[in-house]
Amino acid sequence: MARLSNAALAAAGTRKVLLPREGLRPGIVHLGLGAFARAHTAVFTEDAMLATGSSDWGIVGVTQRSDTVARQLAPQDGLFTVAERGGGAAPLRVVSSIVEAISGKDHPETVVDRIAAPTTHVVTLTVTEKGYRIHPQTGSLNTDDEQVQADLAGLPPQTAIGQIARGIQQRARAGGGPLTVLSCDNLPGNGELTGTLVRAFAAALPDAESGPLLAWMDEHVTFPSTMVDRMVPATTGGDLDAVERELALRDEAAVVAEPFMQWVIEDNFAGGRPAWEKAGALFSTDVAAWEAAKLRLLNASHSMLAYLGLATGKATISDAVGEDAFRTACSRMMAEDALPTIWLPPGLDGELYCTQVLERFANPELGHTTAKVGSDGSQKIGLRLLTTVRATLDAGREPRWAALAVAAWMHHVASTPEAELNDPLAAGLHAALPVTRSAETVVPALLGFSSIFDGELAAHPGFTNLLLHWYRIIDTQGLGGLRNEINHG
Ligand code: CS2
Repeated sequence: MARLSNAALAAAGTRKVLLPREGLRPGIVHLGLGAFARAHTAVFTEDAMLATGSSDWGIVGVTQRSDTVARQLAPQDGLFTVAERGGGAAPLRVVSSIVEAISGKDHPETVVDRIAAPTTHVVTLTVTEKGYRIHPQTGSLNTDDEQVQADLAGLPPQTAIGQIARGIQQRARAGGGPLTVLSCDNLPGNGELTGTLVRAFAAALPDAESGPLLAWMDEHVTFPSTMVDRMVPATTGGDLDAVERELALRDEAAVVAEPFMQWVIEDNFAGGRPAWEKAGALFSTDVAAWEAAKLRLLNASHSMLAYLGLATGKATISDAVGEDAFRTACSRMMAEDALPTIWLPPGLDGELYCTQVLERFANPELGHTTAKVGSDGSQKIGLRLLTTVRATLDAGREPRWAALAVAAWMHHVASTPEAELNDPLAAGLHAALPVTRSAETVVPALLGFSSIFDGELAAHPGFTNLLLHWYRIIDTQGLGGLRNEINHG
């Protein structure tokens, strides 16, 4: 089967790209060219260009740790397919907004050049929580991280923050125009956070470099926050084969996604930007509230289903939410623990949102695995669940359901061999675990892991008791015990 490319599409004559690639100029550098970016940011940007007739917002995509996507896109002229799955799915779509794909690992200097290029106005990022290199205690840049240190020492930058800072530095030296850095990761206040990290990087450089860089950034660079939403599972071989059957071409870079997608953006751009509002994005002054709601309702429930599912042999999120008791636990976590502790932005109906989230999880065609959503738990549970736990305890109530999710994560960590635990802190977590594993030994050991649990939370007797209670049930009674306890508890 011929490979997807402009020429192959033209030769097949059956399908056209929506946005012809000729004449498309690069305007955005995107760091973290994973499946999510292709199914979300690249689609919104293509739609914005289609809606306005502009051709100035082609995307230069940069892969981070692995060069796979850059290699997949190279022989395809940057083209890839988005296959929506589930009720209301649109027909297959070939997206052409990516004009160049670079392996950041292999060509870090090219990444710096592209960020500094006068044609670039926006840098977007989807590098996942761990890609930011945040120090667990200070919340700022982790200058103990070896790669951060290498980037600071002046080696070709490998971290996203190093690439942005060095790109801005080169831009400043060349007298380039303003730049907007737009984080699209599931982190609260992701814009402010990214600004803090890039400034911390600049401040850690020798004085002669840091002064001018920080001053230029204050004048010319902004870091708006955004909330992004679309469930995008890892593409499987079966997905690629299904796309091939429909497209009649082989696309190694195809992505599958749910039909739903949302983007809420803070309107604080230093220079030009695509008209993303014409593509359905919402510009809002309440992005922090949108992000908190999404993290503590959608992502928190997602993690809960992932760890309950992993503990009970359910491979996908739709299988997990199909278990009535787990659906109930999610509903109650959202309604009783999370919703009373968050402020909802105008335009967001809390109850309706929770119902819709559960419906989206139930999408039987998506194949979003519990293993994928359960990965990197050490980076996720603090933002998604412990925020709610703390706020609920502060309000004098029991975070019963959020504690169930945390206990299920603990069980996942303790019952997964270190080599199989997909988490950047796997080695440290395993080093903290006792040899004999039960609720009584695992819960206090993991509560003592200070980059996740602060001292006050770790010492809270009510929270500890909830964790012990749920851990025992998961560990000794499994699904039957959970059903019983959730339904009658
Ligand atoms: C998921 C998210 O893998 C995960 O941790 O919770 O990627 C989730 O699918 C997206 O945030 C949905 O917008």
